[in-house]
Amino acid sequence: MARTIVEQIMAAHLAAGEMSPGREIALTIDHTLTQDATGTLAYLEFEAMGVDRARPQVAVSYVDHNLLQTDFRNADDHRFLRTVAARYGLYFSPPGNGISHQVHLERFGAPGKTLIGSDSHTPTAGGIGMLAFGAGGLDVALALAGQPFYLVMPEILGVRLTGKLPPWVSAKDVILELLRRLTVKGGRGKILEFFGPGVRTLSVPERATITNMGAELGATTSIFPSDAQTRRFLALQGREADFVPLRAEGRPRYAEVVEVDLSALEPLVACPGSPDAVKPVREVAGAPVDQVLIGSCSNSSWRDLMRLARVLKGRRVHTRVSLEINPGSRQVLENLALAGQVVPLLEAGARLMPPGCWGCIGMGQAPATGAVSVRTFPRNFPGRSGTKDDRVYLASPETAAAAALFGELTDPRKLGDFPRIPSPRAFLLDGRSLVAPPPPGEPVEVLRGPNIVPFPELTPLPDTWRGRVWLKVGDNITTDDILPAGSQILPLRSNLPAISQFTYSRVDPDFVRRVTEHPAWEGEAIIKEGAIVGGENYGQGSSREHAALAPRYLGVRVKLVKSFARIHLANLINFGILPLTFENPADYDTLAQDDVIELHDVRRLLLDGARRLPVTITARDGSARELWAVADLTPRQRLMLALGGALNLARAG
Ligand code: MIC
Ligand code: SF4
Repeated sequence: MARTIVEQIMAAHLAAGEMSPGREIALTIDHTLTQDATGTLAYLEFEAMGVDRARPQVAVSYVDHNLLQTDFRNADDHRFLRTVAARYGLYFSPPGNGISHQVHLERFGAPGKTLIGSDSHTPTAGGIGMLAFGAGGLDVALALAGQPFYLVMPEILGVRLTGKLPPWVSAKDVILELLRRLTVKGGRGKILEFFGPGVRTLSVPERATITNMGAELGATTSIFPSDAQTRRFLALQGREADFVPLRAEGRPRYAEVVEVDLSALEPLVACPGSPDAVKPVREVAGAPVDQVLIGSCSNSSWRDLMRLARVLKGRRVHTRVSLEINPGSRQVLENLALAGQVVPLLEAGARLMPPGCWGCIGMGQAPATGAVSVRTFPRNFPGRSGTKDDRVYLASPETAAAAALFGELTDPRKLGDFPRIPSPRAFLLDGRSLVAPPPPGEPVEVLRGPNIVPFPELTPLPDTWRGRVWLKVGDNITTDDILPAGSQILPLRSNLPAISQFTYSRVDPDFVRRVTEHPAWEGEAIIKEGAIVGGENYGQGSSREHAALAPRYLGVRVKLVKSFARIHLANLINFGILPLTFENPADYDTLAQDDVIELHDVRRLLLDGARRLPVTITARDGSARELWAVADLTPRQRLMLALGGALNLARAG
C-alpha cells in the first residue's frame, strides 16, 4: 500500500476519526513542549484539570522568551515554571539553556513520534521526522492530562526537492522560495511532506530551518523523511538509539506536488512587513543596513554559527552596523567555543547574547527609528521588533553576514570562497542544564508570585446573543496585531487582567477604552459583549492563546471573518469565542464598526449542528438586515462553545 510519511505516523497514533482531508481526527501525543510566554497559562490550565502527573512520554517546559528580568515578574514566572515542572513530572529547561525548538531537536527529537507545543514553530521538529504541531496552551494542557490532540485532517502537499544547494545559498532560501510562490496563506489546511533526491543533501538543522518556517506558510506542519542524515545527527547527540528510518511507502498520491530544484536557487530576502514579500537579494542590493541579527529557532544551529564565524574571521563589520548573535542553545554555544570560533566573532565586532529568543520576540534588540534590520528570524510582521514603522528583512545567515560586512544588502556570493563546515567527529554534550523531574511522590511546592493570576471562569453561551461590532479589520491580521509581544507586554503573560489592557493596542489604541466603557447610543440598552469583523487569514502567526483569551476577557464573544488561521481558530473555540465566516464574503463590505449583531437562538442551532446561522445586523441609523454566517464546526467544538470553552468541557467530563 502506498502511504505518505504523515499517514504512517498518523495511523500509528490515531485515537479517533478517519484520515480523510477535512474530517476531524484525534492523535495520541508522545511529546509536549511549552515555552515560558505561553507555558505559564498552559500550566495554570493543566492545574485546573486536577491531574496528578504529566502523561506523555516526554514533556518539557522551556524558558526562552521572557529572559529580561527588569523586575520580579519574569523571574516569578521562571520560578513558577521550574516548580510546576518538578511537581507534575516534566523536564525543565532553564533560562540560558536555549530556544525550545533547538533544544528539543538536540535532546529529545525522535523520528516517527508526535509532538505538540504551545508555540507556532513547533513544526521545527519535522526536520528530524517528528509529526509536530503548534497548538494553544490549553491543547498542550489537555495532552499533558493524557487526552489526544484534535485537528482537522489536512491535505498532504508533496514538496519534491532535486539538485543540491549552490555555495552561498542555504536552507533559508528554500523556504523563502516556497513563501514567494505560495504566500503566507498558501499552506493553510496542508501538511508539507518533503521528498525527492535533494532531501539527502540537507542536514537535520537545515531541514529544521525549512519546517520551522512552514509555519509562515500557514501550514499545519511540515515533515522530512528520516534517513542517514537523521541517523548522523542523532549519533552526534549521543542518541542513535532513537533513530528509526522513515520514508513514503510506495508511490503515494499527494494532493499536489511542488518541485524545487535546489541547484537553481539564489540568495533571497523577505522584505519588510511580511515573510512572503520575497525578492532576490540582487534586486534590493545596495540598501543601507544598520542592524544584523543572527539567531532564532529558524537559524541558530551550530553549523549556522560556525559558517558565520568562518566568514567573519579576520574581517570587521561595517561601522554603521550593530551585529548581534543569539545562539540557539547552550550546546551550540559550548561547541562553538570548543571549536575556537567565538573569538573570531567577537573580534569582528559582534555582540554575543546568551542563548534564547531575544530580539525575535522584541525582548530587546529593537532597531533605531527608520533603521534597516536584517534578521535570520522567521517573522517580520510590522512592529514585532519593538520599533514602530520598523524595516525588517528576513535572510539566511550568509546573506545577513554579507550585510553586516558591507553595511548594505549584498549578494553573499560576493564574499568569495564558500566555507564548507564538515561535521565534527563528536559534540560536547552536557545534559546537566536540563533538569529532570524528581521521582513521583516526592513533595514539591509550586511557587507563585503576585504576577501569577489564576485562570478566569468563562460563562456559557446564552440562548440568543447580542453584541456590538467593536472593531473591523482587514486581511492577514496577525496575533501580534491582536495582542502584541515585546518586553513591556510579555511579562504579563500569566496575568490576564493586566495583559488584556493591550488588546489591539497597535491596531486601534482606543480599543480597550471603548469596549470597557460600553458607550450606549441614545435610547439603547448597554451592550457588554462584542464581535470583531475581519478579512482573510485572520489570526496568522503565533500560537499565543492570549490573543483569544484577552479579547474574550474584555467581552469579545464572536468573530466574523472571511477565513481563519488554524491555531488561532482552535484557540478561539477553546475559550468559547464563536468563530464564524461569511457565507458571502461580499457581506464583509457592508458591516461597520458599532453595528449591532444578533444571533437568534444561537445556542440551540449550534448544538443541533446547524452549519448556517442567521445573523441580524442593525446599523447605527436603526436599519436592520440579515446575512448568513457559516459555523464550520465539529460536534465536540459545538459543545465546547455552548459550555463556554474547553476547560468547562473537560470539567463537565
Ligand atoms: C512567536 O514567535 O511569535 C512566539 C513568541 O514564539 C509565539 C508564541 C508566543 O506568542 O508566546 C509563537 O510563535 O507561537
Ligand atoms: Fe522564539 Fe522567535 Fe522562534 Fe518564536 S520565532 S520561538 S520568538 S526564536
